[in-house]
Amino acid sequence: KAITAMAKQSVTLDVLSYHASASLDDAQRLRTLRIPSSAHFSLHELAFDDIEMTDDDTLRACLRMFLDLDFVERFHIDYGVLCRWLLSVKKNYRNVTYHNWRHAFNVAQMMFAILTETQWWKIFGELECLALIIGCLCHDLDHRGTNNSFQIKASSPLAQLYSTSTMEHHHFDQCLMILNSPGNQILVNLSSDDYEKVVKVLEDAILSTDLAVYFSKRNGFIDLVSTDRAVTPTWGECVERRGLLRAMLMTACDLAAITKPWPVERRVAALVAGEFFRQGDLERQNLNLTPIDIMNRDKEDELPAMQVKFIDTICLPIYEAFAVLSSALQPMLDRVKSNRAHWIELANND
Ligand code: 5BB
Ligand code: ZN
Repeated sequence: KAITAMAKQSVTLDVLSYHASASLDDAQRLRTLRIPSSAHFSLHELAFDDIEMTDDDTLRACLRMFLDLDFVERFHIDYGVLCRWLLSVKKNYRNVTYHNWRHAFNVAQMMFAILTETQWWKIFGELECLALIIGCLCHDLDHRGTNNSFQIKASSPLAQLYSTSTMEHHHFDQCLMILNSPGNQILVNLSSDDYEKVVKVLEDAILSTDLAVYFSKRNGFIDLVSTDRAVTPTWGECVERRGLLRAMLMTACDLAAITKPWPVERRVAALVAGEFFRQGDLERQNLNLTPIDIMNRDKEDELPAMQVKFIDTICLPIYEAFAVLSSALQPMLDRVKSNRAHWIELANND
């Protein structure tokens, strides 16, 4: 549906008014905290689990990633501004069961672990690595626990603004808004050339977390992997290949709960299900619709079978490709297969 420029402007204002910056006091407090090593937080582990961490720990771990990737030095990021930006990002996640700050933090940790364990950070260079980590932390900003199809069905203001990749465009908008907020401008010391590059890679990264975008790019990626079989320095010189690898990395990190040890995967799957069921409830109550099975509480028993389908159609192909590109990522594929066996067992138990 087309809307007039003036209507669009008022929708934009309505949507953007949710933004809130963290307070200077909170930033000052974070600034004085000691930052333990990446080893202390197990940040290089592909099997990382955040369950024992406090919120302060998650913020300290983010600061550790920025320091270890040398972003603070290389891009002359003011440490106090970085602290405030991190707090603002965290504050702009909502209290939904799955798409919250913890999810964003876990996605960023997985990106950090993959970039360092595969050494692919050398392929991308500092600028793209910076965009990828910021992209992971911001990729679900202001998520309401409802998906793109819900926005369309509810004719939400967001759907009027963006008819495709609705939520992902909004996550990117929120990301830019925080980056532009006074006291939060971590990219202010970049040259305008570098700034534009980071923002473009960032936009690409966040929009790539739309599953529809993943499906449109996946076959090209799998073809490339089947001929190349490894990420060589040539990939670094080829803009298209690097772009494709970054997009697939975003999806691999976004869905990485499926690659975690079984107790972690089982716990996270329950959070995903909780959020899906809540959307189903909203569809019944507010839209007078019967939700699809995955969002229907009455079909809770079918959850293990749904996870098997999710693994087979969406997860296995991408982690298989990544295991071919780097043997360091084979453990992720192994755990997807082992989780699949667990879900199969649960599906057969009743
Ligand atoms: C996924 C695509 N969706 C549009 C329709 C449903 N499918 S699904 O059949 O593969 C499916 C996935 C069904 C049930 C699911 O969870 C039930 C608890 C899942 C599922 N999705 N399971 C998971 O463990 C995870 Br993690 C996810 C991802 C949830 C976020 C969805 C956004 C994906 C962006 C790349
Ligand atoms: Zn996500």
